[in-house]
Amino acid sequence: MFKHAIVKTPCQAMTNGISEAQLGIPNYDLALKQHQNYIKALQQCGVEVTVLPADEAFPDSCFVEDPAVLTQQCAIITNPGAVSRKGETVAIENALTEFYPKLEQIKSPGTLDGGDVMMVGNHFYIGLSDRTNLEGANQLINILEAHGMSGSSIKMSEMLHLKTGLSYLENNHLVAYGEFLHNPAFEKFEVLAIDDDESYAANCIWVNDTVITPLGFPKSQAMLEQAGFTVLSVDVSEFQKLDGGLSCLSLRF
Ligand code: CIR
Repeated sequence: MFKHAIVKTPCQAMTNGISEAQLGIPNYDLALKQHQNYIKALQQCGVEVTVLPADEAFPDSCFVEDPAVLTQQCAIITNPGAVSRKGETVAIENALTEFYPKLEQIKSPGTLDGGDVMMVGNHFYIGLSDRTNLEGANQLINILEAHGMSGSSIKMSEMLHLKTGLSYLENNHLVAYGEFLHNPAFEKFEVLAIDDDESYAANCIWVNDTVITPLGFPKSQAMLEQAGFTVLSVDVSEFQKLDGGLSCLSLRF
């Protein structure tokens, strides 16, 4: 169960955020509205939401999942792989001190984005992406083990982040797309495969027995409903333009 979530209001500078999507520049006013609706969806799932103020110094700072990894035992401040995002950790660290007595840290030369970390109970899968290097993954595994948890790294070749193409939905259900569909590391899961034309729906979040999905992916929604999940869809088109998905917009704990 998740009790809390931290989100951060998008800043106007988000129009200069990092993007490979080629879907155009986000509309800021619409992004603000969509962000409000995202917060409402989390609240509807019973989560108390802390909203951090916008920070114009960091265009991608609404994607709060990347500067931290939260577990039941500890919080880890990351060292984000993109240079323009490294300073985002300061505000997140300040916000987390209210909830966690001691914060662990990923240190240079290790880099790690929270979007590359998928929690499955006490085990954490860590994607080796352009943002997360082996040193960062190994540091995280050491921190997890020191707190009685475990981690393993997953080689990646195509996607921005591990959770761009993977979402764990509890009860052994794993939503997967593309390069992760046939990875032996995930054989033990009941895999819900996302079609190529709905790839963006592979990033969804389980929040207290509801799955929040991006709006506009009917086949994926029907598949999740058929698997027994209650689905809540939220329009996040303006964040998709910056390669960001539903999971990136909050830290849940
Ligand atoms: C970036 O490239 O860093 C942002 N434009 C998008 C980050 C998305 N975060 C995530 O998938 N965890």
